[in-house]
Amino acid sequence: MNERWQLRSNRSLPVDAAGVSDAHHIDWIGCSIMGVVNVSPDSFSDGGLHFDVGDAVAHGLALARDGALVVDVGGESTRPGAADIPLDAELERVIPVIERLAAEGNVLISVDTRKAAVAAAAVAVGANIVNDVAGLRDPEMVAICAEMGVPVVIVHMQGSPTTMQLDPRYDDVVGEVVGWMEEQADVALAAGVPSVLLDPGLGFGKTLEHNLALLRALPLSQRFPVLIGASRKRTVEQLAGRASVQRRDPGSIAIHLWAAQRGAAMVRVHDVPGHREAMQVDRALRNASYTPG
Ligand code: HH2
Repeated sequence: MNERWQLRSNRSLPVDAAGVSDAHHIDWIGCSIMGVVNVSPDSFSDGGLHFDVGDAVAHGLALARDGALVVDVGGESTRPGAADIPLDAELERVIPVIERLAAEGNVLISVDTRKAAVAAAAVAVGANIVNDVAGLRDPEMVAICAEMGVPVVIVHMQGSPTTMQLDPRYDDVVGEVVGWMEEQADVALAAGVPSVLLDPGLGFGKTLEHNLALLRALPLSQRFPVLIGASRKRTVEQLAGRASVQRRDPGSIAIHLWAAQRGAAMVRVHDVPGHREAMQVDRALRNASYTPG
């Protein structure tokens, strides 16, 4: 698949960052990588690892060097059962990291938040994209992103992290999830958000069957680029039979390669070097005119 993707911004982007062709466009071909920087003590796979500002910034810069187009900085765990955290705590975790990453790196930065106030503060110190796992359900989030002129990742979630995995139900999971995401995208664009990526939210109020149905229905949308985030999630454990979160990267790569081959524009991952190498090999295999060089 050689789809060309573009996200537009009304704000200046770091033009030296990979994928940025001028100050208002991010352009790429095929599937790109978003690397995860969790600045939280309780994230399910890497909680506490990058809780210190210096560690989180160093990790983000390393992910960019390893081949991530975007680094995604989040301060609130949204694993199943996680409790909401107060605004001040979230701001304290993510803002210093984004500020330093924007100053020190030539990388695109997304802020992973459900709070409009965190999105606004993050964009003010240099975040380029808002990644909202609540999918712009908060009208204030739509207004802030439109006013600040930033692209948004619209994630589908049934319920909230505290309750979402208790008993998720759909009549037609693909139709309902895609229909909802495209409606949210239309609302956002009409309000002035410059562009969007859609994310079906694997594991966000979905059983294994729901996740598989969504992955099998890729590319999901004919109208918008799609992002897939399966990294180290329970789906990988259920399919690969590995209990330990640290052993889930090979299964994550398998799911993300499947997604890349079926038109996903981006995958959100913890193991950036592993994914970059696997995707490079996959591209070489599928490119009949590939010659080693
Ligand atoms: N998944 C998580 C968090 N943010 N954003 C998008 N767009 N898509 C996802 O699938 C997604 C996301 C959950 O994973 P992680 O950040 O590793 O864990 P935690 O929420 O425990 O910090």
